[in-house]
Amino acid sequence: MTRIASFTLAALAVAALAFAHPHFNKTVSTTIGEVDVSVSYNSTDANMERVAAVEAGTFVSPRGPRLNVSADVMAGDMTISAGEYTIGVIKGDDGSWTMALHEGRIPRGEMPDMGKVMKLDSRYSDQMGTADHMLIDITAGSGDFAGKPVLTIHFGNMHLQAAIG
Ligand SMILES: [Cu+2]
Repeated sequence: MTRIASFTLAALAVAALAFAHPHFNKTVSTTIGEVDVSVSYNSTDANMERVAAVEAGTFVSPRGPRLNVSADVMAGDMTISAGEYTIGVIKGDDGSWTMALHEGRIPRGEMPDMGKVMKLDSRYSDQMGTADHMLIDITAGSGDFAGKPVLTIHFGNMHLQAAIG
């Protein structure tokens, strides 16, 4: 290999490192009342081109974040039964978003079964800053959910809170 060729390869390798982001498999777990609640997800890129292409009414779930609850837990005036769910969002006709849960996992390559999707009592904002990589948390709510525990998703400029517990 000539010196110039190896220099070019080294420069390419450096460029690739500069553009690759580390993505993490994360778990957030806590207890709400007597119920163990945990979320597992991948801190994937907030790809806003994909977001723009989503059709209203479809359930989308970047890398299939999972929610596990050890017992039935209230979510606003609904109940999330003990079990495992896939966390996702549904785009509204007005461009806002609603957080939703799909029972169990969605098998790879399969479409979500809308009969297994439950919309959560959630609030959407595009005024909460930007998360370049998806962030999901269980934390204290704000606005309508002030003083209550919420499940949050921050993805690009999309910020959703859903009542839980
Ligand atoms: Cu990234």
